[in-house]
Formats: sequence, structure tokens, C-alpha cells
Amino acid sequence: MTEGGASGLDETVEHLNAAATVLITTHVNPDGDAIGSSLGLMHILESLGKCVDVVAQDGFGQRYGFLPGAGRIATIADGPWDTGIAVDCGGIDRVGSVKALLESCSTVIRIDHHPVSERFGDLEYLDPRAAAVGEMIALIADRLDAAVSPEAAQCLLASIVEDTGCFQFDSVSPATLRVCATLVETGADLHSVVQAIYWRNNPGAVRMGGACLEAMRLEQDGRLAWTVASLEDFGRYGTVQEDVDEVVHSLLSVDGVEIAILLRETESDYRVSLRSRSTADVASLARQFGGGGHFHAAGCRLPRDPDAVRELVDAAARVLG
Ligand SMILES: [Mn+2]
Repeated sequence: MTEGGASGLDETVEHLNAAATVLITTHVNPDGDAIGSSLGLMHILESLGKCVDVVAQDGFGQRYGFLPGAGRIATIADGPWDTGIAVDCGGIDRVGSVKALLESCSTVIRIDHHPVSERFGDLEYLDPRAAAVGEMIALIADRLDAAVSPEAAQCLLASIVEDTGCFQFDSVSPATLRVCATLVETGADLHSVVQAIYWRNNPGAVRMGGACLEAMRLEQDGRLAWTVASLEDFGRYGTVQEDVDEVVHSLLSVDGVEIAILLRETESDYRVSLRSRSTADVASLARQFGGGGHFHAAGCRLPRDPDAVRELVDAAARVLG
């Protein structure tokens, strides 16, 4: 496990300068940070003449198809590569089926901002204070003296917009905003990024979000809110998992709620999203159930069993004290 300030940037930049063939990958169920930082890094390394493949187990979520180069994300590719890079992964298993390809690379680099994570790879550039991996990639570009194209800037901005909930989370620092200002000057279009990520929901998604919120349960004197997005609802509303991403933030928006839990039912288990504010640490809560994440945003999986759900809700109540 690693914890602390930023480390590994110099070694990473030095290695990337010399790299010729690069595999970039990221975590399963990719979010905007995973996709945006992968594609941003791809554009930057290609501008330096390197051969780059981007491979992700689950491809790109349809919400991120607007990002320049999204079509380049494959689910399989042929090496060899001298360098493999995993972005936004707190452990090597997060890359899913790409693990074997990643491990086939001569040098493996991890670029990540999770506060607590499992070490892996030969080089690690870690910065738990970065709001998004995109912020770290912007720094790499700077250090590589790479010209950031408008396409690369758009991808990096999307990464940061996603992981900051559109600049709402306490992870946003002056450095985050400076990086974003530079990206916008470079040609990134903040309005189109925000439109694409937050303002293109389909009607079923909005209706299902309403149903999940209608079913909201409040416990611990209104400090804990939780709800379930059931398989039945996904069927009824014709929606997919990522359509209800924002429900957990709506739960947390209730005045007085300090921990919000969204359980998404899958064919085999529950995919659990945990969010918090103030002093409630949901990263450690997630770790109790085999998951992980950030202090205020984390996740885990749970068996599809009411007892397991009760156990999680009770554990969350204990976090509140
Ligand atoms: Mn991230």
C-alpha cells in the first residue's frame, strides 16, 4: 500500500522520452477520467512520434464517444510494446482482461491519484492530491515539452471535469484550475465537455433516476441516504448502469446527508457507489468490503443478498458514529 505526496514524475518523464512503442490501458467500467486521461496521453505521445495503442477491457462508455480518438480504444491488440501504462488504477487487477498484455510490456508504468493503492509496475507516478489523472498527464506533457493539441486538451479537460463533478469536489485546487485554464486556452471546449457528460441523458435514464430517488431511504437521523437501482428497473426503463451515475450525487445533495450509497444490481452482484462529505471516509468503508477509492468517492461489489446490503448500511452508520 502506498500513501503520501506526489512521486515518480521525473523517472516517468525520463522513461517516456525514450519509449518508442506504448500500450495505454485503464480500469474496467471506465469513467471520464479513465478514458480522458488515456486518450489525452495517447495524443501527447503520438505528437512526439511514438507508436501508441490504447486497450481497455470495456472499451469506452457511450457517454465518452465524443472524445477525440475514442474510436482508437480497442479491447484487444498485438504487441510487443516497450512500455505499458496503466492510468487511474489503484491495483493491477483493475485493468481486468488487459492484465496479460500490460505485463507483456518490458516496462510497466502506473499513473494514478488514488490515496491508498497497491503498488505495481516498474515505475509509479502517483499524486493523491491530483483531482484527476488528466491533471497529472498535463504535467507530463509540460515536462516532455510536448505540444498539446486541441484534441489532447479536450480529453484532459473531460478527465478533470468528470473526476471533480464539474469542479464541485474538494479535490479541486488552484493547480487544477490553472491546468484547466491552460487547456481551454489550448483549444479545449469546456461547454461541449460539460454538455456531453452531464446534459445528454436519455428520457429513460432521467425517469429511472427519479424512481431510484423516490425509493431513497434515510437513516441515522437523515445523515445516511441509500437506494437500489434494480435489474427490473434497468429492464423497465431500457437503461444501462452508467445511466444512473448521478443518482448517488442527488442522494448526497440532500441537506444533512453525509454518506450516500447507490447499489446497482447486475446479473451477478451489486455494484456499489459510495459518496460522502465532511469527515466521513468512504474509502476505508469500501475497503472493508474489498473495494477502494477516494476519501469522498469510493466503490465496492456486494453479493446480491439483503443481509449483505444491511451489513454495508450498518457499517456506513458506524462510520458516522
Ligand atoms: Mn480518477
